[in-house]
Amino acid sequence: PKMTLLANYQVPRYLVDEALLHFDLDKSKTRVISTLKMRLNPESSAGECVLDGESLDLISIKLDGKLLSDSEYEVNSKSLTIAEVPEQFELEIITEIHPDQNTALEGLYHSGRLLCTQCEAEGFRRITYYPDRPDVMTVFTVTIVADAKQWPVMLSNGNLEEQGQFNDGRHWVRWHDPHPKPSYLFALVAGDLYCQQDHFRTMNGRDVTLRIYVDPENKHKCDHALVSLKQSMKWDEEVYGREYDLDVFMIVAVNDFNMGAMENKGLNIFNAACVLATPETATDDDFYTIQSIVAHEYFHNWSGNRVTCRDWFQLSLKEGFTVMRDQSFSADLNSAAVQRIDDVNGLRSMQFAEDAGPMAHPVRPDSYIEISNFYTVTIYEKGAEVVRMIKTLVGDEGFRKGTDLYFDRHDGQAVTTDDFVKAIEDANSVDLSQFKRWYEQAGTPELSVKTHYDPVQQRFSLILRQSCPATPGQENKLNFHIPVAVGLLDSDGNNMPMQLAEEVTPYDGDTRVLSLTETEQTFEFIHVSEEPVASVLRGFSAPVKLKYDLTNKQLAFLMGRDTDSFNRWDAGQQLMINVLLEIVDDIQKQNTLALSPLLLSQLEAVLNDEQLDPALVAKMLTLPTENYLAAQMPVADVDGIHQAREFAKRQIAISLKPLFNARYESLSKQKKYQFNAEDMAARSLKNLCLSYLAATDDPLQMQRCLRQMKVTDNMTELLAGLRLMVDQAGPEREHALRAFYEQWKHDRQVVDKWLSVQAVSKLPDTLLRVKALMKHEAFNIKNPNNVRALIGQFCRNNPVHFHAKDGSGYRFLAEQILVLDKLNPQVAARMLGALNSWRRYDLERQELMKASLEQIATQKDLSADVYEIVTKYLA
Ligand code: BAL
Ligand code: ZN
Repeated sequence: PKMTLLANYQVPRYLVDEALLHFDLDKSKTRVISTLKMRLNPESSAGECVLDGESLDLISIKLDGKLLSDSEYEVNSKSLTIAEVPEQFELEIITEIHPDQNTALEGLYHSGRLLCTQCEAEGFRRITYYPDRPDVMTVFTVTIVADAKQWPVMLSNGNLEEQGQFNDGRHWVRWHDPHPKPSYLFALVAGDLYCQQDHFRTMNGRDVTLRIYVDPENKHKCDHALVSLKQSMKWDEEVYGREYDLDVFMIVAVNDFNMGAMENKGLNIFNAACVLATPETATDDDFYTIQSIVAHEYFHNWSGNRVTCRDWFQLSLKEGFTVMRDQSFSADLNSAAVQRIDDVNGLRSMQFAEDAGPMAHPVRPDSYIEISNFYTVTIYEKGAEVVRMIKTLVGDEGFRKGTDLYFDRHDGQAVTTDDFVKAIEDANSVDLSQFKRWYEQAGTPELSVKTHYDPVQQRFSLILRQSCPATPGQENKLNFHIPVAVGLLDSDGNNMPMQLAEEVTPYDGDTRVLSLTETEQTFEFIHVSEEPVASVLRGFSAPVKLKYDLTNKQLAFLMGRDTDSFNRWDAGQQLMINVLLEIVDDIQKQNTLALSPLLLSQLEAVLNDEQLDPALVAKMLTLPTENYLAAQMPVADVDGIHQAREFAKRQIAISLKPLFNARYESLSKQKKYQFNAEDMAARSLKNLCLSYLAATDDPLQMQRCLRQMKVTDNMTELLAGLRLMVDQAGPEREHALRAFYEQWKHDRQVVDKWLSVQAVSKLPDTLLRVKALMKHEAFNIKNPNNVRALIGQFCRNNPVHFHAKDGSGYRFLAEQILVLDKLNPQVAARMLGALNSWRRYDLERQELMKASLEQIATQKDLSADVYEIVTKYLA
């Protein structure tokens, strides 16, 4: 497979002004007639015309109405080349495709009872020959013809122009999208779909019809997505001044989908799991995620569609910015503190690991083999942090001025991350040239903090130092521009004044953002009347690893007193990490184990704090995951970490049992399910208390889980109960699982949860059970959600079994990847991610993981997706 380089970017030679697509739909053989009005790009020079195309049966080509003979063009497995074309011409290309044989789920494919498309990044070339690159923007008109009975609903982008019937039982529709767009935003859906409709009045008084299309059995599951969509449309008007631009906005739910959702212009296609919800079938987390994904795809209408990417190296231009937008939307609509904690938790556990591993790449990569492999946490989540830092540096108003300029200046264009930064710079008269290294350099910078207090001068110095480890292909890093938000706390926990030595007037505010641009800088604060505890990197103002040697006592102080909720939580996490790693150390030394009384008393205080948002209480009482703890050790001790975490959890549970009991009971008042921040907070704390109570090994607590499962009206509480039962061997467990399945086997979203809870079970025979479940009627390896729920959950979120010393987990993964690669390379490549950190384990495990990677690498005919990742892992 070939490497694509940013440095080799060239403008497209030919542009497409208009594309008329005609589909004769059929699930086994669909005929596509594509008529393209093309012309030479004035920025390029004449030459052969090359169109991308894969897995297509070419029927015929006409150039300006004249049929081309075989000698006038050349076709291979990747492209179609026409040697000679005039400066302006019309091409008519007829191809045939086979949606029911398409298990890769790229291009046009068959899913359940519908036909649908996924074109980002390079799926359109599996529909017809085309310059399939984002900087070719075209006005599309799409005609679909199909049997009216089998395909009553036929959708594409834009507005419906006309429709009609033929005498032979077929019908047709014509859709026109007036906004020029790249081919990756093309979409088509056909099937027997139920439609739920609503309306939105835009800020300029235009009426937009909103439609959600779902399989008829899911018609009761649309309300939440529609509410979320209207919230998103309103928020984007209010916060970014962005109005929707078509008469209709459509969402379709499909069962087989590689991603979460796709922002096709006017016709978003969603993985059913990311859009369908009722309180009985979806958890609070699902509701929350759905709200944010609906928002994310909607926000792409401006950040992605109206202004798109010049090439795929710029992917974070739309993804980082749009994730940042959906994160602040969720923060505005729910709890900002909880949102920030979750975002940072995700970033640290996933993105930091990616940045420290063999696939580390910059937010704007400079090479790739398979672009599908770059839909990563770095492009998305780190990209969002980078945009967030820009906002921190220029302020809320400055950022809005910058985005206004960006959207005005580049509307209808395909641009770069440099263009984005330039717009912010121009609108604010700031220089972000050093800041742009965040786009160019991979790796997580380390920020180390030292302090010095001079009681005589009443001066407090903060000495900040940065460094960044080498990453593949980038040995030496230049200094980043790091915004460091800092507060100073006195011994009572009050914020102290923050006047810098060079300033003549006091600083007004509790938190101030310092810009670290050199390797080391000292910031000296004056009039500091006692030695403060510094609260550094408040709100996680930059995606860095903080090295700040606070004592456990100081951490406990910040955990109890910091006025910044994020840092309060973070201090608690750091304290837990310190305590847990000490226990791992004691396990390795075979010392007797004990839990830190300091941690215990802090947790007790948090649990007793009735003023604190219960959602925050739950977050603060949640121990870091085993995976995250593993990442904090030079050599991950899988079993030691598991044992230490189980030990700590049990000790906390036993010591604070009466408190957990009391809070559980007080939160158990029966109340009809509602999706709002307050009720979610209560449920999260209630479930957390139950999980601690279950950890006491008191058999009565299993009865409690059962009772919760029995009386609840919602999946959040039902699943929490089941999850705890699944960790306890015995007939109750088997009965609970059977009963759950019998009740929900008709519901795919719920069945996936049933698979997942079993995949992450702590019981020793979990892998055997996972293998057995792969033969169960509920599992289909061609369905990505099934694969992620069972195989993905086992490999990523069950470290103690996946990393079993005998290598069984690794062999299992390798076998599955080889099977999956033949069906769906994108999903196969994703599963390989479970081995990202393989060099961070002990030598025996490394050998076993390496053997599995080599087994994959030596397979013939690997997809480019798996090939790229496995070779980078082994390099
Ligand atoms: N563009 C792919 C799906 C998403 O990020 O919205
Ligand atoms: Zn996106």
